[in-house]
Amino acid sequence: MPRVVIHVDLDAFFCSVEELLDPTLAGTAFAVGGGANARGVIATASYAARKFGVRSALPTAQALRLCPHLKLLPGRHKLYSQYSRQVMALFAAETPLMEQISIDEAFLDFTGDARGGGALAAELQARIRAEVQLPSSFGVATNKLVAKIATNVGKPNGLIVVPPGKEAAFLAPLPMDMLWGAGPKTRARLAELGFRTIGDIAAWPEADLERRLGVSGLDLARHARGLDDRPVETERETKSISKETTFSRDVSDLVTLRRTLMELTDQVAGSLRAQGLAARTVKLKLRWPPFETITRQTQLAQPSDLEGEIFEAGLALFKAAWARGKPVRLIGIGVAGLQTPARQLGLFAPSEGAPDARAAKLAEAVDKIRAKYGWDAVKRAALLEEDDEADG
Ligand code: DCP
Ligand code: MG
Repeated sequence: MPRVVIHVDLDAFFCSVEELLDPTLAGTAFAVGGGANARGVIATASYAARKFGVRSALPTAQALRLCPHLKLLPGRHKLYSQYSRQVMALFAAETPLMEQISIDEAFLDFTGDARGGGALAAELQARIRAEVQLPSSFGVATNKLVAKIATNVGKPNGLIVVPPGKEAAFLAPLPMDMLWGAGPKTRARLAELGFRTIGDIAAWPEADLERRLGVSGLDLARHARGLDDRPVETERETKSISKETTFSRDVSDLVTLRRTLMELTDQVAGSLRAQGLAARTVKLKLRWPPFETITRQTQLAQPSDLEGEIFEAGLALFKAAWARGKPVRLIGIGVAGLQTPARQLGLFAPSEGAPDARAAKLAEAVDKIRAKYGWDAVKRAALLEEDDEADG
């Protein structure tokens, strides 16, 4: 039986909330974001402002050049979170199979529901409009990849159903940029090769894509044909552990940022070990003023509960995301893909004296001391002294 996956994303979310509270904004070019003088960026723009090219993440100064009469609102995050929770609660009451993927976006799995995906999506869309007074777009398909693309194609106020078996035909004419999940390097490479539509990729020999792009070429070939078997994962399955810090002042020096990241990683790894778990996924969260937030994640080669390994992955994500000198307001690290550590199962027992065997022993000793004398009884050497390799 084909799956019924619904993707939903609110339209111009922060702006729609502002418009709800101040209806005179309707139809006007406005945006939520930071001020131009404070080197702010646009969080999101109304659809009227988007006509001028104003987009999320665009520096506000540039947005004002594109659209001089743009009205700028400072943003009210608590309020947006309240609206987000209302919408998500509405979904959660309809299906236990819900995966929230951002503040205004979720996947819902309605496989086997007699009402059918299209009718369900229409009903949910009407309810969000009636009960929360917000506009939203829906995509319905047999998998997450196609459902999300359908949402994006229909925006705003869209509802597109891609019937089973029609996935490849639906994707074929779309510009290849709509194939989400492909990284910027892959995209650049594809553009160089002369691909323009998703259909161009689908028609290309898979082996050649693999030769040129490695494993990501194979994923791409499958995705371009509309194939995707990733499940909608509920919160329990995506359970994660994370720690974050909001600085009282923005911090732009690498040494402090690196040290904070290590402290947070230390706590996350300690908490993993306390629960007897190891993590496969490492996530990094960063916020710059005024409030643009990004998250990045990566997979470890093997699940780990060791701060060294988790930190190394987190630091790599940080270095890729952070432009030197850029002020940071919040930094956080988290882990997901939790499972029982291989070490405990004894399946991949590292040989005695191997680096991770030593790190595991050290971690065990540190946990024991902390259990007895408290967290601060042990601090990693790198946390005590400014370390000199913190140079990028
Ligand atoms: N957001 C942000 N910074 C970004 C991107 C988004 O602060 N770089 C915030 C503001 C958005 C909200 O997250 O309102 C949801 O992001 P979306 O990408 O879903 O964008 P919108 O909902 O604003 O517009 P769309 O209608 O394209 O979904
Ligand atoms: Mg949205």
